[in-house]
Formats: sequence, C-alpha cells, structure tokens
Amino acid sequence: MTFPDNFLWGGAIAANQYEGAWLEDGKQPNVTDVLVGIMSREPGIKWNNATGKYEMCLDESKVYLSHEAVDGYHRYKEDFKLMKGMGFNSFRTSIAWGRIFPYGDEDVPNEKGLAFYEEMFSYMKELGMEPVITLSHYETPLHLLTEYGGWSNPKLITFWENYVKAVFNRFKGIVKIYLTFNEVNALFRMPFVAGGVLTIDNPKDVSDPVGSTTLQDQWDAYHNFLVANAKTVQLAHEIDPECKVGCMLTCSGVATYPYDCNPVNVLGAMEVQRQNIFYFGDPFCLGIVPTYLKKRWKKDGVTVTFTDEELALIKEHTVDFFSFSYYRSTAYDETDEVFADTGGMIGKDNPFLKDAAPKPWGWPVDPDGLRYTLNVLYDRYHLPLLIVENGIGLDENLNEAGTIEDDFRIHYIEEHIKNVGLAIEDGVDCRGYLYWGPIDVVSAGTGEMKKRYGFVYVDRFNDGHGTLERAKKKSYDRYKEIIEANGNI
Ligand code: BGP
Repeated sequence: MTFPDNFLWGGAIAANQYEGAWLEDGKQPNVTDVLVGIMSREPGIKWNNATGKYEMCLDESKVYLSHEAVDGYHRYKEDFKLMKGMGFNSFRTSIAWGRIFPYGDEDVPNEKGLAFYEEMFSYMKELGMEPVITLSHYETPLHLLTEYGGWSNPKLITFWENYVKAVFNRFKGIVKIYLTFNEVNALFRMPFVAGGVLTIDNPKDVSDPVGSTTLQDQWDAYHNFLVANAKTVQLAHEIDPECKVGCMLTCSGVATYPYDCNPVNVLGAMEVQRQNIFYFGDPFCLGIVPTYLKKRWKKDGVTVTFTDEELALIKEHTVDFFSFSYYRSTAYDETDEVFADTGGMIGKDNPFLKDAAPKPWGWPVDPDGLRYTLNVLYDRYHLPLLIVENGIGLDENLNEAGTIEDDFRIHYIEEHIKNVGLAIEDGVDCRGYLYWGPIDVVSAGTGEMKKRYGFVYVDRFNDGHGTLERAKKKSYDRYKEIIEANGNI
C-alpha cells in the first residue's frame, strides 16, 4: 500500500472566502474585505486629508462577494457533515484574525470570535476531522495597514504574537496542526494582500496604493515575517508541546521547467525557484537567510539587516513540516517574462502538456509537476510535506437532475493523487492531500462565484443572488471512493 494508514485526506478553505459575516460579532475589516478579488490593484480605500490617513471606501458599483461569501459562518455544521460524508479525516480552514483582534492592536481578544472558532474546531473533532488551521490566510486586519503601514512595521510582530498566544492558549488540546501565513511568498507580487503592506509615508501622491508599495517596505515586511514565523513556532511549542507548526507557500512555481536545454534557461528556471519559493522556504525550514538574496537586495536598492538575535531565533525555531499549494506548472524561456497569479507562475506554454482547464482561466494541467514538486521540496528540506491546496476551478451550472457531471475535475484529482502516490514511492514523506475548495467558495483571485472548485455546489452567483443551497456534484462520490481506497486507485 503506497499511502500510509494515517494519511490525511480532506479539503481546504479560507475564512475570508467561505464565512461571510464580515462585520458580525465584533469583526472589523481584513485586507481582503476591501478587494473584490486579490489580483485587483484597486483596494476600496481612500486618503482622507482631514485625518491624514487612509480609510475604507468601498466602490458601490462593485459586488464584494466575500462579505457574505457562502455564509459558512452560519452554515458550517451542515457543510462539515457533507465533508465527513466523503470520509474526510482532516479539514483546513483559517481563523479570520479580525474576529479575534478586530483592529489588530487591542490588548484583549474578542471573546465572541474565540468562542465561534472553539465551537467550529470542536465540531470538526466531533466528526473525526483533524483541524488544520491557517493563522492568517490573507487576513491581516485593515487597521494595521492604515494605521501602521502593515507588515513593514516591526510593531506587527508584537500584535501577531498577542494574536497567536490567544489562539494557542484557547485551542490547546483541540488544534494540533497550524500553518502560519498562507502563501506568504506571494508577498512581492501581491504586497497589499499577501504581504499586508501599505506605504503610508507619502500617500497623497499615490493613485494606486497597492502597486506603489515601495520595495523597501516589501523587504521590511519579508524581514518581519521571518521573525514572526520563528516566534510563532517557539510560542506554539511552549504553550502546547503537542502542537505542530508548518509554513505554507505557493509552490506551483517549483515546477518551472527550463523551456529547453539552453543553459541560460536552466539557470533562469533555477532563479525563478529561488526568488519565488526558496527565499522563504530556506529560512523557515533550514533556519538560514540565503546568501543569494544579497544580489536581489542590491538590484532592488534596499537594505535588509537582521540582528544576531533575530538570526539565532530563525535558526532555532524552524517549522515542523512544510505545507504548500500546487495548481499547475510553467516553462521558463529567457525571451519571455514570467508573471504570476493565484495559481502560480505563468511563463511560456509547455507544448508537452495535453490538458488545460477551459477558458477564461485555462490553467494547464500537469499532475507530474506535483510529483516533481514533492520530490524537489523533500530533497531540499527533508521535512514532512502536506499538500494543502490542489484543485481545479470550473464554470458550472446545475443540470436538470440537480447535479453537475464534473468529469474534468474527477480526472484532475485522479491524476494528481496518482502522482502523490508515485512521489511517496520515490521516498517522499508526504502526510496528506487537502483538496482546495471542496465546497464552492468565492474565488480568491477574481472574487467570483463563477469559478467553482467544489465537490459540493453552492447556489450563489457573481451578481450576489442565489439561495445558498448546497448540492453534491459527481466528483463528491468519486473523491469518497478514493478516500475509502486510501488513494489506491
Ligand atoms: C490560492 C489561495 C486560495 C485559493 C486558490 C485558488 O492562491 O491560497 O485562497 O483561492 O489559490 O485561486 P483562485 O480562487 O483565484 O482560483
């Protein structure tokens, strides 16, 4: 049997894409709440001359679907029962930081927020699903950006410590697996939302606050994230020695293949891996700040200095495991620029890949890329690996029978899971497969409902209407069979 007996089978969602209830029970806005989708460069904030600060100012012509999302805040019990129906033994979601510390800088946590998650996580346990909890899935409280400039300010480390201490103390004995920052290596491509950074020094001249975040601010945020990550590991182990803490990176970019055997492309592909994955992975897992960054800092014209104390902290408190998302691969050719979106890197089209999701998203399908990614990460870090996002977004509508024949999704998961099995046979210590979006949620990138990943359909549409009723798709039964067979398909 390829997959170990205690392999984690399940799914993953995030508070800001699932819960809705964006201002309920004391919660204040997160960064994601002022964006229609996280790829958008126009957050709903504006400069107020009277106060000399940015403040929230939503665009009334737009629909912010995440504000109600799929109403998971009120319906999670019904949904978790559906997840258990597929045989899940684990489930990943995030804590919306702003439910616990609404503004981020309070001393005392919001009891209603803690009570909500305590009930939610206890319910998962009751159903026999191990909670896998992301401490922040693009959910920095907006106030911390408008007031302090966000993660470029070292004060954020203290606010974060208060938050994670409250969480670790309250959920001790309930939650054993935590992920620190979702896809934190997207910091430089989405500084506002993934980095939680806002340049507030000279904002009056700035028409696009997301795009104009300075490189120095972004690198300061990098610095602070490294310190905060190490402190999180330290605190979790001190408060609950049973607790395991992992980093969470977007790792589609690991599978950036040289387009051909031109050494320039081989070196270029290596640089893409370093500059997009390892510069976070190396400090988190190996406890080092990599030397190759010096070149980048010079190019970016920034100064980044770690104190000896910080370096010792980063060295000592490395993560217990490595978790990541993988959606697709790309190819590097020196003549083409490499871009990124929520699915990973976009370079040159790979002529060897047969399948791609239908347009408008059209993400190429490369299951071998997942095996390659698992092997690269394991060889480099020798840590247990957890796949916490892999899935396919499709535009789907219920048929007359009230279901969806999502054969494309079935094919996608079968092929990816086969490759997880092959990687385990290669010798990789992979501990789990948590499919992204087992129930339709609001898309992170575009903020749509139309881009559906679920095994369970939710009746809600891009214009905001819908009954919010749930319905099983064909893939629901197939994933259940795969789990029953412990991946041996
Ligand atoms: C990852 C995010 C998720 C998620 C996924 C799919 O980058 O961590 O939150 O949504 O991408 O992306 P999208 O929703 O844009 O299709």
